[in-house]
Amino acid sequence: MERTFAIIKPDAFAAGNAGKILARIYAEGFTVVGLKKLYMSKVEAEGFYYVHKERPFFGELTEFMSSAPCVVMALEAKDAIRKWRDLMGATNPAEAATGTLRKEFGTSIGENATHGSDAPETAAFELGYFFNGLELL
Ligand code: FUP
Repeated sequence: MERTFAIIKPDAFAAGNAGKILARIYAEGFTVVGLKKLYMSKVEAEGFYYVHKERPFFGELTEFMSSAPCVVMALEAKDAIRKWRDLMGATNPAEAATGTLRKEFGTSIGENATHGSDAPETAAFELGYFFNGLELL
């Protein structure tokens, strides 16, 4: 079993799509080990996305992630990191495959409904950024 970190981003949460996304998560066989709604500050968003700090979209990305509440989750499954990224689809919703979450709920490359860790080291950092051990029992 593997754990990954996932976000229902502000666009999807504000649009009332959190329930539909959670239904897909359960239908695909993930165990929801941790889940909470939070309203990230700009500084918290910058810390979370520090690997992108030199990228041209960093300002826009962290503004968006701190613009409204989101839902953060710890998801468990066999091969959870790849499985969740497959369910999300491509970063740009316009390029995401039919049936993926970003295709269904995303509206642009920036406002793309969901986030998922891309490797075991990133999953460990991201899970620890938002959850403490007691929240993941
Ligand atoms: P992903 O791992 O699919 O979330 O994609 P990246 O790590 O490449 O990008 C992280 C986030 O930055 C994306 F979810 C959305 C945002 N982004 C942009 O806003 N513009 C870009 O050109 C690329 C990414």
